[in-house]
Amino acid sequence: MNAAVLDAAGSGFASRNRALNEWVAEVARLTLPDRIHWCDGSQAEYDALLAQMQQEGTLLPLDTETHPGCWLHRSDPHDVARVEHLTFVCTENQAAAGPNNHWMAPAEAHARMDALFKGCMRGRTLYVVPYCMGPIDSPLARCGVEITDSPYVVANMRLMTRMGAAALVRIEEEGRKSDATFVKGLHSIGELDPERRFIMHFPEELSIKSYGSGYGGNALLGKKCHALRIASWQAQQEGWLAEHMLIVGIENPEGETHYIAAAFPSACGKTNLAMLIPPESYREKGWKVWTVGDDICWMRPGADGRLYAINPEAGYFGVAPGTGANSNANALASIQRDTIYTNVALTRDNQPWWEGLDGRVPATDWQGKPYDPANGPAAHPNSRFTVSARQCPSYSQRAEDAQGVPISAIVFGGRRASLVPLVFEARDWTHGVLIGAAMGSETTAAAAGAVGVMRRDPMAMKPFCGYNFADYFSHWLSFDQAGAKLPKIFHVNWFRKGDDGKFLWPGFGDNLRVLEWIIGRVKGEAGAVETPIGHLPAANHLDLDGIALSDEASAKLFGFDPAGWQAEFDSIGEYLDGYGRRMPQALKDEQRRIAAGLA
Ligand code: SAT
Ligand code: MN
Repeated sequence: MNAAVLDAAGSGFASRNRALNEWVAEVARLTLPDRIHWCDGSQAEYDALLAQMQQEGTLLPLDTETHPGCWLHRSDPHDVARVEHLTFVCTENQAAAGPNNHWMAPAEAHARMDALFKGCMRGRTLYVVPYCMGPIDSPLARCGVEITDSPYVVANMRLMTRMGAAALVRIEEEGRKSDATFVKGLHSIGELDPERRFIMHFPEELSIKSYGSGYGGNALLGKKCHALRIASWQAQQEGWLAEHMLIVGIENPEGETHYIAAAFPSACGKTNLAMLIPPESYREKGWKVWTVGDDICWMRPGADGRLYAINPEAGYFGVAPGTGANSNANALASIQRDTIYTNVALTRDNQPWWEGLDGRVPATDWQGKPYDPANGPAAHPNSRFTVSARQCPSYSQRAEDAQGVPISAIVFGGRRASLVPLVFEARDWTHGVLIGAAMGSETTAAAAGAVGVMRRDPMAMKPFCGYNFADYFSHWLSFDQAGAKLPKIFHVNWFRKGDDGKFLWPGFGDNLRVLEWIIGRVKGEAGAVETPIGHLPAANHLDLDGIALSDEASAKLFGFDPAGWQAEFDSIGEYLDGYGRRMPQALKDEQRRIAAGLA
């Protein structure tokens, strides 16, 4: 054992931040671990954790020839996705959490959680995981500490965040200036009992308590819990934005790079768009794509009035199924080594496998049983890979830029089988905020519950906004100030289907054709047609060379159906009214203006 380990009684290693030391001691008194381990984030520590999990049987080594440094973790079969119905925002005043969140009074939530945490780490190690969300030297970055009893969580946090000694130094330095600047996240896998599982957020205290799940967004507290739910609250108070967005750099043949931030719900292709490989004709002309982030974006206005963005994460926790040579060759290349797989299937020769991966066939399903198609897919539909962002061939060096990248365009999008065209542009910022607020999407396997049900998912933040959506929309509107040079806002829909139920747009690499039009609009070069719902391209405004669209596809992807949109705007109006008087008038006025234009 190294020097950073001390017994639960307390002596030995501690940090130079008193609030942190006191919190660790207090948690240890409640949870009664056998050991405490302060994580330094080193390779040796990571290797030791992996070896320990291998010994315990919770991590299985994959073929070391084809997949060096790769591991499979099988989670409990009842613990495979985020649990939105067990996720709460606990503010003193219920209205602050809003109708978009489940709410519990902080005192009650603490009492419930502390009862669960009582003695839960007996026989276990308590890991103290200091982490930094964002480049360690970035003024936009924020730190947190997760306490967990799961070595799987520690290993994933090392891939997903800047975890360990450097983060602790930043926390100590910030602690000298003011108290409790870091987010406190307490996590235990508990008994993995769905009946004893809660994810609680206390934005006013900058703290999180999560019990009973070891899975992704429930357990890696730096991700959705901190970087979205708590950070969105902090951002509202401090004048920035914490968003469920990828960040991608598009370099044109002239060598000019535009950064685009795009919000899509979980499992709707953020990772694929962030790592897009241009169609061959674009590659020949010199187009390049640079990945800054695939899931979360923190943005704030810079001195020049533009919005600057960082990716607070350092890794990807991507959906495996559907990741293939055609859909996302960059992701596939990234995960050939030093990757943790969760709930994928295995081939006979111990390679990871999922639906959408060509070539080999599965032998063992995600639960470790011999594969039988009668039992459903071989890989769980929400199976994942965790990998360091640096392993991505399209990784952008600007992801390390402390000042962030300037954002040229913001894109909203969901899964909409009908009505919504391929792309349209907002007239101005207020209209763009309405487009984001009105976003709808069909649900996916990323969260427990029914799949394919259309729901409103404003700005893809329905499961992640740590406060009242009405206040969140007001906050978005507030960026439209004198001197601001805001990005243009767009809406896209890659998922429009034809009468035969098949997708009308090829998607993936061909989405660059849409991004090119978006950049063209930003530069004032590309054409568009004005409609009540915004500016739409006609088919000839996009470069469609090399793809064959049927007449039905062209009509639906570039068309606009007034009667359908009238009904949509009635439904949007009802949705906004659901937030009562808190909903900003400017947004309601915008909805009415467009509805009137459609009538
Ligand atoms: O499980 S996660 O929340 O980390 C992934 C997602 O749903 O976006
Ligand atoms: Mn996500």
